[in-house]
Amino acid sequence: MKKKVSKILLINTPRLTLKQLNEYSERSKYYWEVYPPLGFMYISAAVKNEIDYSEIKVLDLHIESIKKSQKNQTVDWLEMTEDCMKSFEPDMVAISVMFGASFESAQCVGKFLRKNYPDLVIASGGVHVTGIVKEKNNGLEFNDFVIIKESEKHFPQLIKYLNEETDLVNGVIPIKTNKVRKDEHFTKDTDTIEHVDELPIPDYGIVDIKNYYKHGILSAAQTVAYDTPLATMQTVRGCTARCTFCSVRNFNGFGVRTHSPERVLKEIEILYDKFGIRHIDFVDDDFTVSRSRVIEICKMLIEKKYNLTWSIGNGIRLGTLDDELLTYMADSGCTYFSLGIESGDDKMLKEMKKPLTLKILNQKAPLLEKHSRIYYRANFITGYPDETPEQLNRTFECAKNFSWDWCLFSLCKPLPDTELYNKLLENKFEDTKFSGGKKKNEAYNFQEHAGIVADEERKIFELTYDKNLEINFKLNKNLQGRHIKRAISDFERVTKLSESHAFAWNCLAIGYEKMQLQEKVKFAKNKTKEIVNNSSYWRNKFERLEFKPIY
Ligand code: B12
Ligand code: SF4
Repeated sequence: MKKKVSKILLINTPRLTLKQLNEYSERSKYYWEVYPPLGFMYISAAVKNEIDYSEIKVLDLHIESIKKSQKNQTVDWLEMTEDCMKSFEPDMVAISVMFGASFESAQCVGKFLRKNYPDLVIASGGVHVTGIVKEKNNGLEFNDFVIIKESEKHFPQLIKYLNEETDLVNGVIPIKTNKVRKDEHFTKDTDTIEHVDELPIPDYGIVDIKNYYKHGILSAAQTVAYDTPLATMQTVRGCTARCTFCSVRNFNGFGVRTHSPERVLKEIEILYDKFGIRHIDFVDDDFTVSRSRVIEICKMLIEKKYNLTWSIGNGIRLGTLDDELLTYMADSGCTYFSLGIESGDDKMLKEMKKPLTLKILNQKAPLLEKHSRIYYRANFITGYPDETPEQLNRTFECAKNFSWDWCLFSLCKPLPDTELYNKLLENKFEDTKFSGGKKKNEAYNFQEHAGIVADEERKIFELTYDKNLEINFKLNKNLQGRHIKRAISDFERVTKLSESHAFAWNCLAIGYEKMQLQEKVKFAKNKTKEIVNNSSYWRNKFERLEFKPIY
């Protein structure tokens, strides 16, 4: 009798290169972002719920690589995978590829498994593979199957299909496989989970979630102490908006599906009581889609009197905020959220299909100043196709003029299967900086493009970096008196990430002086001086941006 597929290994691939892992090992935990593999926790719960004979194990190569790197051991993904294959002996391996950045490690592991385990069933899933699966030469041929979109239904269906318990599979694309009985068994339909409360509680214990914080940070949790046990949760699927550069609409479909406040609290309780988690970042794309839901969650949290803080690193729509809502959020432990502002130009916001106008910005941004208990990061995109220098300048002015604690500038990089990406494929922009990958009737090679820094793109990068130094460092509002302690903690974090950041040391010297921390002032001044004396790069930056070192 044919052996059933019952032992399934889920591999979360690192979004890091071997060079980073093996050469930067001196960098401590502040350097690494360690998000537990939430998608796999959902998948594991769904499979266990549907298939009682299943046995699941997660190999989180991301955190395991970081752990090795921190012990100064050489990171070798293939060796780590092989060890796990030998001890667990799975019938199937499923690989998660969330970003372009983790595709290299996924391919490396996938090709190795394909070569050495010819009978093994190999599948991949996640946002990135869903985006590229339709493209030619997509590099996915190590897979038997690609499982697209949200997969709590698709994945168990595929396992049942392989075990001949069903003849119908949605949301699965056969790639290079001899495991398909009839092509028509694989439909073009996908199953969306309409009522998300029906999803089983994520299998939080499938990895050692309570110890992730020991090896790194959540980028969203800068506002809590570094020894705070952290986790992520998802309370909403989808987003009301349809920004051209974002994959959420194509991946999660139209509309937003929300967990009820009761379900949210139930998950928080598990994370708090069972796993000792003390800070949760909600990875939602549209957390505030329902004002009443958020207020209810906040009220329930306040009532619980937990020693717990929370954040929304992924971003909130500015237009949804008001005075009362922000008060509830801060009172219930919200320490941080980011805001997708993207541009300071109305026409550009419209082009991006961003649910924001300058009118909304002017109305709502002052609220943030009033609710300064929460830390706000504003996200901006520079170098969007056909953006004019004037429009770009308006973005920098917007970053300068409002009271964000920090501004994050990202250069526009088209993500697979987004409206922007598809428009570039169809040659709908004049922009020369995107011409590197833009070939008529050929797949737009994101990977290739990402590695090429065209002349114009380099100029925008350099300008953006200088504006970052000017706005976040030289003109930092917190440092100028709004919240000096907060500024100090930000600059200390920067120096932990990049020890030779002379602007950060100079800002620290200014901040420590204001706090009258004389020993620290001396140290920060010396650091600035040492770097400036040894680096024409930093001397140049101080000069060009008219920022005076205070040593
Ligand atoms: C949290 C988050 C992060 C975290 C890291 C998360 C992590 N686990 O490592 C941080 C903040 C570090 C991050 C960084 C970035 N991110 Co991000 N991030 C997210 C976010 C908001 C939530 C992810 C999440 O936890 N979702 C919840 C879980 C439950 O869903 P899921 O993981 O998708 O899993 C489901 C399915 O995908 C599927 N599935 C997933 N894996 C697998 C595997 C198999 C085998 C199967 C069957 C199914 C399956 O089933 C799961 C259940 O339905 C998403 C947005 C989103 N809505 O997904 C963006 C998102 C993934 N990020 C994105 C991007 C672009 C980035 C950055 C490049 C941004 C930047 N400019 O720097 C960086 C990349 C980092 C790098 N270079 O190292 C894009 C990816 C698009 C793409 N094709 O590349 C997304 C989709 C957002 C967007 N705007 O479009 N991100
Ligand atoms: S608001 Fe954010 S999550 Fe929603 S579509 Fe726009 S970028 Fe994506």
